[in-house]
Amino acid sequence: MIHPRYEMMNEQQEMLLSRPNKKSSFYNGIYDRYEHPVLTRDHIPLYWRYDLDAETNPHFEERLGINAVFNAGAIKLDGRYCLVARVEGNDRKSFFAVAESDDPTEGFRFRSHPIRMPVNAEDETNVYDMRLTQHEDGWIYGVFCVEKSAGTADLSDAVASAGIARTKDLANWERLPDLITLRSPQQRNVTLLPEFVDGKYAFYTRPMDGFIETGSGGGIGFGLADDITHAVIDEERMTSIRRYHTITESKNGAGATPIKTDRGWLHIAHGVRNTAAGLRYVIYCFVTDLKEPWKVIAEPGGYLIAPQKGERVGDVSNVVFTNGAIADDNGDLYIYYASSDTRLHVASSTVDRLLDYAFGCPADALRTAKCVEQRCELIDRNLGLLMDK
Ligand code: M1P
Repeated sequence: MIHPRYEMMNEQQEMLLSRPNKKSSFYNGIYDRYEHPVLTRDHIPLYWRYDLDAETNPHFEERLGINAVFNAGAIKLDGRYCLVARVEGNDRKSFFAVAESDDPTEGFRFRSHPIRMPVNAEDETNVYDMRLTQHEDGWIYGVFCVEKSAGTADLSDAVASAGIARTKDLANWERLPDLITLRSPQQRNVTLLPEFVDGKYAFYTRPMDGFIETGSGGGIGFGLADDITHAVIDEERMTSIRRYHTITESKNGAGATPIKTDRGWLHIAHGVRNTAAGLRYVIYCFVTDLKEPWKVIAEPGGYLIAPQKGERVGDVSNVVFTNGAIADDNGDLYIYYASSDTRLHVASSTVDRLLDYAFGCPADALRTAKCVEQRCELIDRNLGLLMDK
């Protein structure tokens, strides 16, 4: 018999799942935020967490709890907005699960089961942060981080690499060998471009010396692989690079799969700086050349999205992170971003608005005196307009 508590909890959850999500009062002209997250741990079906049987679970205790739902890859498939979320159990292991909706900002529901991603090696311990690419070769690729223990005395020491899998329906996945980058010992935040470059598969990478520190890795890399079924990258050219006293000083990483526009590839990435309170993750934007997609042609200074209000607090506080965005055919753009490694939000804009932001905002002037000059120039122009009124 199903435990009597189930019905009540199911009704409560139904209210959450069908709750409308309105734009919040936040304004910056670039994008809109929404009142509620689109996915949280409370969106996870009860039957993933509880044993519903009153006989075997008389107290209706949670048997396999879910800690967080965050960093999601995103794609529009058969007219539906699909998110492949990072779901983290109470046991700290992450896995992938598809949530979908007819609406880009509300109504996301998980499919009946999480993804059973095939494994390449027995010691793969954790997987997370899938980027989804509808490639011109006809496959949908998922590129994600695969984490293994480094096997040293320091138990937190790990090795990260880029896993690759492909699918047509987000349900059945063929796992391919992990990406090999000959010149970088570790990789995280790897993203596959939807189009061939020089007839090859083109990846944005993030060379790293260690598991946390990017060390000599100067920023977001770009490399080509001849064969996706044995993807090997030799040279990684630098694209958006890290700089002293900017939002990317500690590290940066590719985010959502780049979006093709008539002015270039639009990137929505993340930058990290260190503070006395720990690392601070923000989302920033840049554009690369269509023909030479490693060449940055616009990169406004500062962040696009930073954690605000409740977003600031969670398992890893002071973090916003994105690995998924959807551009609709009419130019509407939805950026799915997680806050503090705990929940997933959406910001809406248009491709045109983001391009206007990317090309219209000045680059980081890198020094206070020059930044003040930038601002005074804006002020003087505006005061001139206001005086002419
Ligand atoms: O905890 C913040 C983020 O940390 C990692 O990002 P990066 O590799 O740039 O440090 C990722 O593990 C990401 O999942 C996480 O949100």
